[in-house]
Amino acid sequence: MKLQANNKVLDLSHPQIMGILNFTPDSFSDSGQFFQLDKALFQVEKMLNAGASIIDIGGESTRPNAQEVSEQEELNRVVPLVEAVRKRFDCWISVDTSKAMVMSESAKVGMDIINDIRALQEPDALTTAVKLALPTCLMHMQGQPRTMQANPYYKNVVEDVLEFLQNRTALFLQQGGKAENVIWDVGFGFGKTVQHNFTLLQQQARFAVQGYPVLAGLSRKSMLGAVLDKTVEQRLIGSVTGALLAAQNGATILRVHDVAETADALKIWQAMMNA
Ligand code: 7PM
Repeated sequence: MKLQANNKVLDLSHPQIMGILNFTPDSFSDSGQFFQLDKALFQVEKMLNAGASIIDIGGESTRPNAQEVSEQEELNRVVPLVEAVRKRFDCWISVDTSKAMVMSESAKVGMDIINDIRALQEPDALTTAVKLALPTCLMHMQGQPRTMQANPYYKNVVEDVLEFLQNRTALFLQQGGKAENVIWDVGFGFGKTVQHNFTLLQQQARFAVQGYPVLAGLSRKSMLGAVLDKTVEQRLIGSVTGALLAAQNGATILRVHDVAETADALKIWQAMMNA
């Protein structure tokens, strides 16, 4: 399998690393915009050197209990960053957004992948993604970020998530979207108990055999903390292990904070596979 966008090809015959760009404007609040961009570009360069092929840029905090961000605010955060990364690097750029306007404005400055935790359910998102004709990650979430962890419930978590992704994909194709632009993500941590998350990790192959590349994002998430009884800062080994298990079960895009460490783990796995 492969992805194509803006005259680039991403080979998915082996797992690719999507590095998460930490861009929280609050933490640099008293520094100018150029300084912020500079810091972000430094972080991007570091992740690319460490083995990431995709950089994931997000402007809306999707953490549980997070405040929603206005469209203008999200545009102000994301678009200049996409533009700056595009000018400096020829990497793949994905944008973590649910808003149609952010998708179209980011596409104008070089976005390659739409990464939508709401699977194109916001107004105009579906038609916009189809029109942009870019690879699009459809992620499963139960509920909304602010309240999704209150009381997750599934009849059968694997079947329910599978049905959701199949339905969203069918709509995308009906509207004229291309099958080769669809990426699936079970959405670890998004309206799921620890048990639900580990069942989905165990059954990742059920998703991978459906014909769409599978993206897995477990990095530093609470499902790891629950097992390890460790804080976010202490979840490095857990995150790398989780990414490796997802890859072994068929995920081909790994969304991670710790790029260098994940790249090492994948190299060992590949050495074994190629022996
Ligand atoms: C709590 C929940 C804290 C989620 C932080 C997060 C994913 C994503 C995010 C994912 C895709 C984080 C996230 N997670 N996009 N965006 N898949 N496609 O860990 O799992 O950064 S936000």
